[in-house]
Amino acid sequence: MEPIRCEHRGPVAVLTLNRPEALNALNRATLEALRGCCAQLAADHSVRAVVLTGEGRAFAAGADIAEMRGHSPADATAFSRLGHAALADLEGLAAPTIAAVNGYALGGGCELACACDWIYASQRARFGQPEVKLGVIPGFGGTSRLVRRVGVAWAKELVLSGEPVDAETALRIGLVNRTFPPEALLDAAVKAGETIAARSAVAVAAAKRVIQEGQGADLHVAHALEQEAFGLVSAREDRAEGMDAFLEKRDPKFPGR
Ligand code: DAK
Repeated sequence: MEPIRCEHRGPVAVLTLNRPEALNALNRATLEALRGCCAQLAADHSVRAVVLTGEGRAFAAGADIAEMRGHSPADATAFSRLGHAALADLEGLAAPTIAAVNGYALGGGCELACACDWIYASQRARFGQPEVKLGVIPGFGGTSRLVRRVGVAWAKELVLSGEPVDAETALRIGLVNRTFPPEALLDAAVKAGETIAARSAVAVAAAKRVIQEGQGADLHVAHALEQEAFGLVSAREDRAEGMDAFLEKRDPKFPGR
């Protein structure tokens, strides 16, 4: 059985982590499959948004503890590199990515959700970084992406206590953008993807890139990146179509160029 299923719903690709018997724990095969999916999606310009979810009652209950238990220090380094590469591939997609967290998002699962542009969650979801209960620390960005998302105080509470939070708390601290009844989650995430697909692909990709790169830069550099990208998108056909459509009081038909 493939560890990740990829299906296309119009312009939205839905990736489903598919090891429900292990609560979608992230093993080597799953992370390699994620890298493969990202390479395919990056090359497919018909894909305008990506939704990542989990089969069964978890999004992902973390890195695969059974596999990690046997790791030598060299294996652990290789595994950590693979995890970082897979999450960087996901984060680097030009198409926006939405995590639809259907259940547990623990450890590497929470870190995987944080590598998506935003998170929608089922009201039954639970988030946490329980690594300190296992004698390790987060290995896939829990000390970096999570901090940027929720701020240092909440990140410290999650990482240093190992205690999970429910969806309502995750919503309140800004880890999650919106919550939905379990049965409505996937459709809501796909619908958000369809909304993105109606926008200019050129503008969406440029805005995503500038936000991403601007986060790691100081304010002057971030502003310079924005100015440069603004100039670049202004040279593209999508801008002419978007502004013409507005002035002609009609919906735009973006060529995506
Ligand atoms: N790994 C492997 N198998 C897992 C798993 C995991 N993370 N989580 C659950 N499973 C498996 C269980 O072993 C069980 O398998 P069977 O016994 O049926 O064969 C099956 O999924 C169902 O789980 P439970 O029977 O435990 O289900 P419950 O409803 O009772 O409990 C639970 C659900 C989510 C509360 C519980 O499964 C749980 O606490 N799971 C572990 C959560 C956890 O600790 N996650 C963090 C993992 S550590 C690094 C790279 C990465 C990381 C660290 C360092 N470097 C290389 C430096 C990341 C670390 C992590 O993510």
